[in-house]
Amino acid sequence: MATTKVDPKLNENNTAKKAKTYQGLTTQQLIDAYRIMFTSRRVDDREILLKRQQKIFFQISGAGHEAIGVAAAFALKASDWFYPYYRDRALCLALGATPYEMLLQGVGAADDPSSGGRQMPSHWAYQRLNIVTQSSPTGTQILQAIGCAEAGRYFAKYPKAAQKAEGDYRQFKDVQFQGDEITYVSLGDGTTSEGEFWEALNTASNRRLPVMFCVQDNEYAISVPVEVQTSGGNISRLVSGFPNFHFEEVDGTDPVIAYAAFKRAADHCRAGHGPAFVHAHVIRPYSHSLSDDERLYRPDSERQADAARDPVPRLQMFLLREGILDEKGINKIEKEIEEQLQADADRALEAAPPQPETIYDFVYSPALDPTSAQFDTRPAVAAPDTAADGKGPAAPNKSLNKTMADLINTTLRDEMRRDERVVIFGEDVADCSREEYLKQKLVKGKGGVFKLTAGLQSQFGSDRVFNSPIAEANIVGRATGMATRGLKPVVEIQFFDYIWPAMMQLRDELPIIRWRSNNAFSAPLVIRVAIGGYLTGGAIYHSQCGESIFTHIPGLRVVFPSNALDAAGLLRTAIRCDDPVLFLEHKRLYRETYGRAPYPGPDYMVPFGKAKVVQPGTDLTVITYGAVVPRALQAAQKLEREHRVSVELIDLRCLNPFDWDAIAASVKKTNRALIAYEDSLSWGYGAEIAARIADKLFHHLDAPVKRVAATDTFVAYQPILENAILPQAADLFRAMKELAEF
Ligand SMILES: Cc1ncc(C[n+]2csc(CCOP(=O)(O)OP(=O)(O)O)c2C)c(N)n1
Ligand SMILES: [Mg+2]
Repeated sequence: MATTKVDPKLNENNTAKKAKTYQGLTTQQLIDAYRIMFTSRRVDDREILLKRQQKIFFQISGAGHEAIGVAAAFALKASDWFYPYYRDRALCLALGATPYEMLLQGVGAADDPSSGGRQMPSHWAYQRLNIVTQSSPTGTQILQAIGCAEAGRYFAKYPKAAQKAEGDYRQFKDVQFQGDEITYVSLGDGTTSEGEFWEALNTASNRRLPVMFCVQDNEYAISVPVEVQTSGGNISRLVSGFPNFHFEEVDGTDPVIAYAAFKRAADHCRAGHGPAFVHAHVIRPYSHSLSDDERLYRPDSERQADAARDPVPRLQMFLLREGILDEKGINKIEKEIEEQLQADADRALEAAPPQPETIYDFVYSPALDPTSAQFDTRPAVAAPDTAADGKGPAAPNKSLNKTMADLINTTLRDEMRRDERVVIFGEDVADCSREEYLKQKLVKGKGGVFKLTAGLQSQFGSDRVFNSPIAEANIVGRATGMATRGLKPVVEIQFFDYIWPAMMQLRDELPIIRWRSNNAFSAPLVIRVAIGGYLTGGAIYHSQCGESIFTHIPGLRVVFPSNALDAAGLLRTAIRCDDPVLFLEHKRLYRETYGRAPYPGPDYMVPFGKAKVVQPGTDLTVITYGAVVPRALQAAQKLEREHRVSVELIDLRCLNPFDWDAIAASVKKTNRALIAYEDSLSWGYGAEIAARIADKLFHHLDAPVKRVAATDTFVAYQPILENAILPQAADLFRAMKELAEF
C-alpha cells in the first residue's frame, strides 16, 4: 500500500490538523473504505449462497474490483453521473446504494429500485444517486455516458433550457446538472474490444468531454485472456495517442493508489481539460459468474498469484500495520456487517414479487399518450389533400404548397425555436462544420444530404446543430445519453441501409431504458431516417425498407408518413412526446408532387396510431403506408374508372402503434383486405396485419387476405430490375382486381 509518497496537493487541507493522511484519505475514510469493500464481498458471498439454494436466479460478483470502486466513489461527487458495469458493486455501495436494495434485485422483488424485478442482479440503476440504468451487453453504456456528459455541458451553458414546460415531455423530466460535473463510465478489459468503446474515446477526446473512463482490467473476459483481446496485451498503450486525455495506469487492488489516480483524473476533467482514462489492474477471484468455472482455463498457480493481491485482505493488513484499526476493531466491523446482511437477506427473501399484470407497465411513457386528443390539432391552413369525409381534394394553390422536405425542415425549425432542449446531430446535418465559412458568407451551407436540416445550424448555432462522425452507434448511443438527462435529440440516420451499426443501441438500449428501470429512467428522442426505394438507380444500398424489424421492438414508436402534412404533424408529435420515436422519411416522397401541402402552422400535430382514409370505398380495403400510398391510389382510381370497383384506401401513417380500429371498421364494411408494402414480402409488416385480420375478422371476410409487396430480394440497380422488384401501380391494380373478383 502507498504510504510514503504523499501527493502534497491532496494533503493541503489536512496540514493544519497534522493528522496522518494517505494520498489525502483520512484514517476514517480508510476505515469506511474497508467497511464498504468488506460489505461488497460479503454481499457477493451471500448471493452465491442464495443462488446455490435456488433462492435467487443469477449471480455475478464484484470480487477483486472493490478497491477501485471505493476509490472512484471517494474521488467523485454525488452530483456526478455514473454508468457503471456489473463489477461495480463497491462503487454503488460507496455512493449510497444498500445491500438490501441489491438483494431485492437478486430475488427479483417488486420493490427492487433498479428494475422492479426485471433485470438480473448487478444491473445497477439508482435514480437518486445518478447511477443510470445498466444492461447486459458489454460496452453499450460507453456512448451513452458520452451523451450524458454532453447534456451536462449543454445545460450548464444554456440553463434556461432545463426549465420545465407544460404540455410536452418536459413536464415529466426533471433536469439536474452541475457546471463541473463528471460522467464516470466503467468497463472490463475485454469490453475494450467493442467498437463502441473506440467511438466513445474518439468523441470524448474530440469534444474534450468530462468523462472518466475506468477500465477494470482483470486480464480475462470470461475465459479469454487480455492478450487475445488487446493487441500487445495493454490497453493503455493503445489509447495513449488520443488527444486531450489524462491517463492513469494503476494497481486497482490498492484503494490509496487508486484514489490518488482518480483524484488527478477528476481534477483534469473538472478543470475542463477533457476526459480521463484510468486503467486499473485488478483481479477476478471468483470465476466470471456462477455459470463459469475458471479452473477449466486457469491453472492454480495463476489463481494463487491473484489471490495474493486480493484487495480486501490487503486493506485489512494495511489498517492493522498502520495501527488504524486493531484486530478487535476489524472484528467488530465485520460482525456488524455480517449481522446486518443476515437481516437484509431475511427481509429480501420475504419481499413481494412483482405481479404478472404489471408486465406492460412502462413499455411506453405512462404520463403522456401520443395517441391522445392532446396531439390532435387542426392545421392552421386547410390542407389540399383528400379529406377523410371524402369530399375530394381542395383546390391546390401551387405557390403555397410545400413538399414533405420543406415541411419537415419547417417543423424542425419551429420546434427548435419553441424548445431549447432540441438538438440535432448526424452525418452532414450541419450547414458547415467550419462555421467561420458561414460567418464570412463564403459558403451557403449543406444541411443534410437531402437538405432536410438546411439552415438550422445557421439559425440556431453549432451547439444545437452539428455533424457527428460516420458512426451510427455513436449517433444513437450519444442521443440516448442526452435524452436520459432531459435533452431532446432529433438525430438523423442518413440512409436506412446504414442504420445497422446502431442496432445494438436500437434494440437493447434506447427502447427498453424505461421498462428495464421500472420507469426510473427514460430516453424520449427522435431518430429521423431516410428510407425506401423507387429511386431509379438507388440499388441495394440506397433503397432498403425493413420497418418491421423495428416495429418488432417493444418501446419504440415507428412512424412512416406518406405526405407533407402528415410528416409535419407526426414529426411534431414525435418531438413533443415522451417516448423514443423512429421517424421514417421516404426519400422518394421528399419532393414529390403528390401530397404537398401549405404550412400548417407551428402547433399542428397528428396523433400516433391514427390512420387516414385516403379514399373511402365499399368493395375492398387496401391497407398501406409510405410510398405505396400514391401508387395504390393510382391503381384504385383506375379500378374505379375501368371496372366500377370502389376501393377504400387506408394510409396507416404510424406503424407502432397502428390503427387497428380503422382497419377493422373498413374490413367489416368491405369484407375484403389487401395489405400493400414496399418491403420484401415475407415476414414483412403486412404479415402481422394479415394475421390479425384472419384472426379477429374471419367471419367478416368474403375472400382470402392478400398481400402485395417487393420480391424477397434486395433492390437492384438496373431500373428494369428495380421495377420488377418493387411493387408498382400495375401490380396493385392486378391484385385489387383479383380480390374484387374473388
Ligand atoms: C455484446 C456482448 N457480447 C457478449 C456478452 C457475454 N459476456 C458477458 S461478460 C463478457 C466478458 C466481459 O469481459 P470484460 O469486459 O473483461 O469484463 P469482466 O467480466 O472481466 O469484468 C462476455 C463475453 C455480452 N454480455 N455482451
Ligand atoms: Mg475482464
